[in-house]
Amino acid sequence: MTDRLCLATLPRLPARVARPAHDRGALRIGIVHLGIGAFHRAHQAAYTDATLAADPTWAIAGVSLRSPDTRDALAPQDGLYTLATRSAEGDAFRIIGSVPRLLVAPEDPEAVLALMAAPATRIVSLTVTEKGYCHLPATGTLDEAHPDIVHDLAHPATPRSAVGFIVEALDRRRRAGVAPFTVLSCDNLPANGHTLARVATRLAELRDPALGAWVAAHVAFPSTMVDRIVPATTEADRAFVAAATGLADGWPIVTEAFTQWVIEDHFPQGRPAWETAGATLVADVTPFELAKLRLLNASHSSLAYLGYLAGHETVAEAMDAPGFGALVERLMDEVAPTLPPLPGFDVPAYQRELRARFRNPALRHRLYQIAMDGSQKLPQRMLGTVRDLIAAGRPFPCLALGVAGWMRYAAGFDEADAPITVQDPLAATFRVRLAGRRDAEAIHATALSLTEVFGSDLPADPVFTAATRAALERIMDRGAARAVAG
Ligand code: CS2
Repeated sequence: MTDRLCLATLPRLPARVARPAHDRGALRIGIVHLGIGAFHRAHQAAYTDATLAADPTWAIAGVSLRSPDTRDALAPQDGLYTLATRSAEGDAFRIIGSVPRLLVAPEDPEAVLALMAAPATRIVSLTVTEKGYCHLPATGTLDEAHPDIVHDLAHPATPRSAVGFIVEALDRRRRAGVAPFTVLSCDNLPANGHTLARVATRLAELRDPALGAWVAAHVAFPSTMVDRIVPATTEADRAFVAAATGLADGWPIVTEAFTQWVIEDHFPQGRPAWETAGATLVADVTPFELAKLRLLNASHSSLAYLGYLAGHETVAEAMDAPGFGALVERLMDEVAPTLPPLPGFDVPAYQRELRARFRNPALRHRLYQIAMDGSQKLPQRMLGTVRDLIAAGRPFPCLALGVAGWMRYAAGFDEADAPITVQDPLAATFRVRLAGRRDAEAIHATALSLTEVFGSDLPADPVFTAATRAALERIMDRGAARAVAG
């Protein structure tokens, strides 16, 4: 049996596998990260790892808010894991050691809060996905009826939501006279720092108006744009990594070589020197976030729904199918005029690079993974653009097809009439309201009844309803493959 990756086996790794440059014994926790999933480990943890030799006081304590799986996989490995990057040009392997501590919030919320309240913790970062913000996606405001928020208001010392942990830890610091940590959202939301500030301040205010005012006045919530395509780890990935490194890793990450992190430089308590690891520190991240969400993520979601319905499994496979590559190209051209100008940023080159990343033959990025939580993702990545295009009097046929693809997918049956397991917080609502109907009229009306997704403006907008209805009919009459190809 292959030995496991851990501190003791590190020296056995072949020379082609890069190892942490820092001294493990010198590490001190400076960051608590909520949502220690694959994306964080492929992205922020890798950047941070590269800064720790110069300043070891920024090590990360990784917190799972739900399942113990990551901790269970990484604890026997002293928190070490393999980051494999794959592209047509070749593969590279690196061991990441920036997460020496792992916690599982439901097992011991107090341990998490104590660490967040500790003065040495100067940043609390998050990758909790769109739905983890407990906000109404259409408006970006706190969903005060969300079961986790209702719980966290009733039981502030044993929170469930990320924002509940943040507000309770901030309150403890306020009471103890300790400066607040900086809160760093690393999720795919436009103006993610502002959104998080809005929901955290509102929760704090609901608890205690004085706390709300203190959070609003004293806590920094810089926005960031994060980018790296990270497919969920498979058994084949584990075998591939073990064969290449000679050591078994319970949860390696296999990702693309490309990585980008643009961060608003507002950290009153300091930060790791992420720029030395390739991050870009800017005064305003908005144009970067919009370009990434509207071009990359909107294309991804459109490919996910239409590609899945057309019978494809991965992004690269869909990109090779007739019409899909062209659809993505036209969708990006449709979106581009809505982007704020960004001096020195070559939008056409960025679009070409994105399409090459989607075609990466070495990654198996499943469409089903991207299709998850569409009700939370669509407003962030597609509907803002649609609103801008409608206001400008411009057509949006590709976005309409993507949005209609989601409606068709969310109806919960595929083109062979087999059920689709739709993973989405609004899946049950959709199913109940659709009441077994199978026709375009009912699917369209059910989708538009979700004001959490579409707001009250889009369902009342004749341009929007006509475009999405026509696109949905095209998908239902011809099937997704022909709707895209033709
Ligand atoms: C994807 C993103 O799953 C999804 O919804 O669109 O996770 C995407 O891969 C990343 O944002 C790339 O940075």
